[in-house]
Amino acid sequence: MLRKMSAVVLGGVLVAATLAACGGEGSRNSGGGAAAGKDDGKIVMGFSQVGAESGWRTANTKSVQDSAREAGIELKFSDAQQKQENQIKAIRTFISQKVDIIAFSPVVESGWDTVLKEAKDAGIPVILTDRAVDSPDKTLYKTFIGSDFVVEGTKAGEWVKKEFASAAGPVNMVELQGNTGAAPAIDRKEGFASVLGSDPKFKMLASQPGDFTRVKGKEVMEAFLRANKDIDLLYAHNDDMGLGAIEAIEAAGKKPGVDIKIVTVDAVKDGMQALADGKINFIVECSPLLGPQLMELAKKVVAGETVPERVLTEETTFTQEQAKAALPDRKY
Ligand code: GYE
Repeated sequence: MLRKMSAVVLGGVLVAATLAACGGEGSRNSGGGAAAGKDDGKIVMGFSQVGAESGWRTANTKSVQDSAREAGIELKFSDAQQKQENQIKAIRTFISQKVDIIAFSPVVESGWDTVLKEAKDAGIPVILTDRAVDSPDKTLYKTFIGSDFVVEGTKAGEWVKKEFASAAGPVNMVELQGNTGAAPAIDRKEGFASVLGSDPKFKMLASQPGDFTRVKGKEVMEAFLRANKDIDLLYAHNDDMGLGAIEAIEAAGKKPGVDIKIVTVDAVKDGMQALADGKINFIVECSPLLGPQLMELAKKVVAGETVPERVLTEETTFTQEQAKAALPDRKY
């Protein structure tokens, strides 16, 4: 009992010391209470990242870390390894540390209301980056910065429609989805189906989660190939799953990009290389470079300025020729 108590007391001292070292965030936040230390004016941001599942994610993490450094923002970074429970734990830790602002990229859309309410009650503003939550209460976060994933799916569908315009059909398609419940998986599927779903020429033979990873993309594509002799097109919700699928297609003795056409989303370097090499046919860009805008928004939010509810990322698409031209300057 005594040992337990001293641990608690020691914990308290440590927390107080950490807060003092961070500066008195309380002065900036209505709910902050860290009046103990001097305020060095440095904003402290708690950032909960999804994981390291893809090339996109790695580039996104780097962008956030680099931009925080450049903006003079102290970043407390936490990797959730694609688990919602880890993200909720990280957010609770940020709340107890009384950070000035929390930013996170929610691994799935649902189940955030309670922890977001806790942040709000503590007076700590939240910014959503990259992915949305489905909370009906929009006051639980200040703004959401990222891409329109439905539009991305629509762009992929429109390319497929054009590419197979002169084919008699049926066009047999398979789809590798992102992780179940994630905004980009839900929306990219929806956007694609909104273009092709009602056209009887296009048949979706199979659609399954590949969790945005190469390993799972390969595994699921192997199963698709075993079950379906005649696949004309693969739509993968990100480059990494497409790259995994390419391995499966080659192992099955088929030519990716020729025997089976491939359209993906992201446009990270490895994806762009496969596009330039003719193994992927079209990529819809999704920019991971959200860091600079995130830091700018964070400064405004902490200063009490109003920010737009939604900040959209600008993106393009790439054909094989465009990939060859863009590759030398591609940063990620
Ligand atoms: O497309 C995928 C990553 O949320 C936009 O997550 C992001 C997606 C991205 O794992 O590669």
